[in-house]
Amino acid sequence: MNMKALAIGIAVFGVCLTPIHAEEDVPDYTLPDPLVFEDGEPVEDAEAWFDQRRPEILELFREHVYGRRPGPPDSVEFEIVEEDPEAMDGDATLKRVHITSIQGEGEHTFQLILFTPNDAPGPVPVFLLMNNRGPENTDPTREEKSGFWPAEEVIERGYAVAAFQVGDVAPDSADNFREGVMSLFGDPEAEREPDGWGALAAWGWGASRVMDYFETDDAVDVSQAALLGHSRGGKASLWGGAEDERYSIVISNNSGCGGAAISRRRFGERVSQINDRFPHWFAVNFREYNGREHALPIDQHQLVALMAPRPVYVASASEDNWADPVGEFLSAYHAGPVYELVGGEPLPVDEQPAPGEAAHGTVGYHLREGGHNLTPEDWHHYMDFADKHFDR
Ligand code: GTR
Repeated sequence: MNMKALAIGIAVFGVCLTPIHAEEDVPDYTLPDPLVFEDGEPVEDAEAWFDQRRPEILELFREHVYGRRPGPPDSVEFEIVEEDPEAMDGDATLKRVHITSIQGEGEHTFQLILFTPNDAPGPVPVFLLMNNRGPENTDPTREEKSGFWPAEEVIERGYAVAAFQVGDVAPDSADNFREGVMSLFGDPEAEREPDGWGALAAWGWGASRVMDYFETDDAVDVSQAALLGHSRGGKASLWGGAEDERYSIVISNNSGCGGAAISRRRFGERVSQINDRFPHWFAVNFREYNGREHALPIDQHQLVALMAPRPVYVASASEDNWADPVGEFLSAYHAGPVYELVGGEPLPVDEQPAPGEAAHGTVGYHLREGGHNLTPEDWHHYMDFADKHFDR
């Protein structure tokens, strides 16, 4: 064997599974071009994007990253188990809704919490949080209040605000994640297909059942619904928004690896680590890319681009290195050419904004000062962005 090749092989192997923590150590990489078909032909116009290239990219993400989710169940039923028109000191109406998916003989129920503002003249736009933290963050009684879901502040700005627990849709554990909705579509004990859906896809499927409910609620303007998630929830919101185009704004907060961060940068959390620690989140096929990010047929900027021409938002926190803030910014940035082609405004900046600053085109981004979290400051950026894009 040629010694130089051997040395390179060892060097490559050396960095293979190790996360990178300094910008100067990020390897050179080439991003797959969203506007070039897999056969090398260019995507010439918006029609070619929507009819052919977008479906091609969607399929690659299904096959290699998140797995294939089923369509809607045979039927979905909604039961309003509580309605309080005097919630939040009379400012809002609370509904607790049980959403039941029925498939053959099987049934699965999870709960949606929804507050709508009482002073609205008609249906209002809504923010749905896919909550990956404890239910005390979305307390319907409002005895407990959390900056993770600052519901009063959202109501005050004239939006409806909703949440569900991702774990109620598919438990967030490798041991039993298939015991939630996934059990309606297959035996949880059977071996998972290599491209079978993982928990992130299942959580997005849950957001689609929430959308089915929104379509029945006159207090909500279903044409103006924002899907939002933090961290693992932000990975799920991006994939859920790609699969369900009824969500008209898609927001990922600090979503990192498998969310908005560019995988090829290998910065912070890497594909191998996420697959080892959270084998239930992604398709089994994703493990083929452990230490081989360069071989992925897609990268995460193409996931962001799948939202086009809908407004999409990526946000980072300055101390959240595990989620690679630069990589998150770059995926929002590199989705730009698709927005340009189909008639949207790419990020209006070429460089990552300073902490505390936001850049809002049809693609939005901000870098919050601080650590891995979803805070009222983030929410106000999202509402500013929605003010810009929603008609009210
Ligand atoms: C971490 C994981 C991240 C992120 C985070 C979270 O442990 O490495 O990918 O998803 O959990 O969801 O809070």
